[in-house]
Amino acid sequence: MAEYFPRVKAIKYEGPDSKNPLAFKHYDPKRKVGGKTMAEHLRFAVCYWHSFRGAGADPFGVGTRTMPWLDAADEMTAAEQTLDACFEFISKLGVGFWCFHDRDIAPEGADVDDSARNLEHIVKLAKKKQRDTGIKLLWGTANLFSHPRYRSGAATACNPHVVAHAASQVKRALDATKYLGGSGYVFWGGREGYESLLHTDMARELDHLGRFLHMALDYKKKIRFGGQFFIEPKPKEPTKHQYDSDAAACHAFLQKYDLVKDFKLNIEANHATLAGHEFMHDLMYAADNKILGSVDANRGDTLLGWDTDQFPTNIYETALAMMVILKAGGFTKGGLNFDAKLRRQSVDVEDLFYAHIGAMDAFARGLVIAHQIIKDKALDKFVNDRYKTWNSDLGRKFEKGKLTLDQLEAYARKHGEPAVPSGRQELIENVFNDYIK
Ligand code: XUL
Ligand code: CO
Repeated sequence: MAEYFPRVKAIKYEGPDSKNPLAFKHYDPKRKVGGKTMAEHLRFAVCYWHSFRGAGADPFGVGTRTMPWLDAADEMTAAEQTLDACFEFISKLGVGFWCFHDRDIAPEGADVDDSARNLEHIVKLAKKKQRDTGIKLLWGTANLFSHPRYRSGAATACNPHVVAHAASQVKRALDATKYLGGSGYVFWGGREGYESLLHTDMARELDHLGRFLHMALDYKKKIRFGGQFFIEPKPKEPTKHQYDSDAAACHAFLQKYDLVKDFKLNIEANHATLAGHEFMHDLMYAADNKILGSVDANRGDTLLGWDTDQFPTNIYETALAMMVILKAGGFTKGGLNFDAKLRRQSVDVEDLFYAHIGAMDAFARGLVIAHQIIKDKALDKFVNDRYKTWNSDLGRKFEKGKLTLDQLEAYARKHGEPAVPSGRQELIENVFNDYIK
């Protein structure tokens, strides 16, 4: 079997003083942080699509990266080689999980059965790779957005014949995910949205999406797949508006269609920022509503308005994210999937290692910082102080629903102007920054 990363050996933890660019400075998989190891907390996953199928093409030019595993006489041989490259990479990186779309790992065939055969063939090889390396599947998914047939959507297409193809893909991708022992399954509505409301029956399309997800749930039960279903919010791109636009929109949708107990969210950093939120906002919204499931770890560029999918490097951001994740109890079936791609000028195979090493170190630091802030209760005092008047008789009665507008008005009349304390934002930001080490 060919070796695709011959110049790279297994990546080891060497500590913060190491000058070795192919070593972890902060991610020490066995180091305990509050009862769990870093590996158990962070549950890193490598994504197949950007890392092994994306050569850096953008709307202005073709790919720039050489990916020797894609060099083959036919598509199935390329698919087998890509699997080899992926498992060699993940083994050397020392990550526990991977994620894939059906069409990343196996090519579309001449018809639904041919496509299913291609997928089954590669999935069998993947099962053997998982056994040999101990690498597990975090989640699988179906690509319901690349093929031209999905141009008006997949589950929300304007023609049920298209939905039938989407159903076949989801069914087969669920079979594959179950067979590989996947911890979860993601629905990202790539083209479930619209370009123009003038030709779109939004209510009907959303009903179709709700119906489709119930069918997926029925199939999950039928095949006894015990993994977690996730929806991945994104506001736009490729469509002008995507129905799963942010965590709150997904939550409303899941409640309306009676799906909320069966789905959690896979929050992607760059999708939250595209929606005009902080990454932390969508994480917190999901956590507050008990639907935080998994994370696609990446970042955008503050000066670019699209989904740049860069590897996360910002310690401040990873600390904020880990604070929300830890407070929510940490990951169970989810993890941190690097849905991130190399920049177009990063053309060497080693660049993929540098990218992941940096991102993993950034999250390891974020984890340690967040754990310490929570342990020291460094921010709790500020929040408790801010809301302490709610512990008064007035506040308690209000929260218990025991007051009316008339009674509140009487209180205001009797007590005059309220004292509103300083928000202390700058001080709190300083306290947070003191932990960034
Ligand atoms: C697209 C995106 C997808 C999903 C899986 O922006 O994030 O790769 O994560 O379909
Ligand atoms: Co994603």
